[in-house]
Amino acid sequence: MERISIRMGDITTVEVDAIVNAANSTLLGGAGVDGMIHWAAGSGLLEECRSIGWCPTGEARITAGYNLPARYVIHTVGPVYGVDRENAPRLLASCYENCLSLAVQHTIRTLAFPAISCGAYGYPVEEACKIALDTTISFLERNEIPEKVFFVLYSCRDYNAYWEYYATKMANG
Ligand code: AR6
Repeated sequence: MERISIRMGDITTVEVDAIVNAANSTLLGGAGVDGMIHWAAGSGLLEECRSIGWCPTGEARITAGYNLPARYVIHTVGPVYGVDRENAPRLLASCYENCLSLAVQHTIRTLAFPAISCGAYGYPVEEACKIALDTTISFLERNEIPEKVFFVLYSCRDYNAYWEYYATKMANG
């Protein structure tokens, strides 16, 4: 599918309308991709996040991108894998769905996702990438925006898992 791109890299450097942050419910920053996004965006991002307050798991909130190349950051809170195993797939799917819906509302034409929940939150990437790709492809089939979605993976392991599933999915139609 031409509207999907899978690549390796650092999401803070990607030139798109919006990047997605794998945040926690406080929205006050943390380690991993969250820490890197806050570091690259500058203190304005933390101030705006503080004014938003709590974000429940599976939901998403939008802010400006400050010093990032991206105009917006969409913050979403993935499930912690070990804690809520039964609901984890549904909650992870709603992260993708809610981020994509915010993209429609804000006319975000290009959007980049990291592998939400696949770091500190422990979601196995082989399972998470299916939810990421299935949810996104199904959304794109129903919506014209975003025009293009980038999956920006930070490790070879994540990149390979995404590619393997994507290739199989495309081959099977
Ligand atoms: N660009 C793209 N992907 C990245 C980058 C980057 N610059 N840095 C890391 N990753 P994690 P989570 C990948 O732990 O599992 C934070 O402390 C990384 O390789 O960042 O959703 C939050 O505040 C991994 O595959 O997010 C929360 O408390 C993926 O991003 C908690 O961690 C997600 O790993 C959220 O945990």
